[in-house]
Amino acid sequence: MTDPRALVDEATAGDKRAIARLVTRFEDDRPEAAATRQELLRLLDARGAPTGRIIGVTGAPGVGKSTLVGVIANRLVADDAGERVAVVAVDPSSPLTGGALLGDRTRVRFPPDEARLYFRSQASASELGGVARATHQACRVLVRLFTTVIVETVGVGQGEVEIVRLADRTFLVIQPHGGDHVQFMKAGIMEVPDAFIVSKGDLDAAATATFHALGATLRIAAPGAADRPIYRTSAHSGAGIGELAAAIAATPSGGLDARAPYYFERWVATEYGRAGLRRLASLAPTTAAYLAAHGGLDGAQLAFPRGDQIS
Ligand SMILES: Nc1nc2c(ncn2[C@@H]2O[C@H](COP(=O)(O)OP(=O)(O)OP(=O)(O)O)[C@@H](O)[C@H]2O)c(=O)[nH]1
Ligand SMILES: [Mg+2]
Repeated sequence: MTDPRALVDEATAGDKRAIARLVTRFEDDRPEAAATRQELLRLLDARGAPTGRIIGVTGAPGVGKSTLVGVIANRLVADDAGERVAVVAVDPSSPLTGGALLGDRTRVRFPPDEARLYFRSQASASELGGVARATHQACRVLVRLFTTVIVETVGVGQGEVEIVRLADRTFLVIQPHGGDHVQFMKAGIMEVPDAFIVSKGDLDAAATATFHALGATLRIAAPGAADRPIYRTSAHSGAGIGELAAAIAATPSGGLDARAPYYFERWVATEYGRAGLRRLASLAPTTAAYLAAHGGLDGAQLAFPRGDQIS
């Protein structure tokens, strides 16, 4: 096992294998791994590393998310020498086979020698909400190493809500033709994202029709979301990419720490169920107070009573 200090040195210097090893350590969400995470975070924070913004990109399979994210990531680093971009793609996996649900998917590809671009894929666990759990942990590392962390998730229901909780800004991608917007509307999902992207804008007439249909749908069915921006992009022609990249670059980071109580409650519920949540409620007036008393998320995980002490 690499010395934590050396690992953090290599990762902050941009070594992608070291970054990958760091992320893997964080994906290990067992209580006993919390001490390692705590030490690694301390070392990372001592560097004064960036606190990146988290951008969610969600939408139905095949709407062009990965292609768009790849183009946007390249654009962000081209426009600003200070930008460093990490992309996390979450693949839903089949709870039965454990294999990828959607088969071979287009990947974001970055030049291996471009230290400012990093790609990571995660298989979602079969447990409910497994996506956000490992993804949240990965983001805790990546925001300390990158100025922008883009999380791509396939919008298949629950996923949209989880990505909105994690990200500072979430974009829902809709492709021309689709009728996607009608399905999302039915699922009550239109109110969830902060902004919309009509992709594949090079499919001119269809993209224009979808753009207008989306606007009309929002006004009628989701008035709360009617004033949210709708971007129109083409990853192929480059149209609209500059505008979207600028909107992403202007997004402030919200601070993952503020969302720690939510992730701690989820962790307690997953590990110890309702009994665990009752125990938590008995230990402190609020979850935030419990975290504060134990030095944050990892400390709270270490301190929380083990299963045999909960009934
Ligand atoms: N015409 C056109 N096609 C595009 C554009 N962007 C992506 N595509 C195509 O759309 C298909 C799906 O693209 P992906 O980027 O893999 O879509 P995705 O949403 O990431 O797909 P999943 O991750 O499987 O959900 C591919 O065949 C792409 O070539 C675009 O700007 N214009
Ligand atoms: Mg994809």
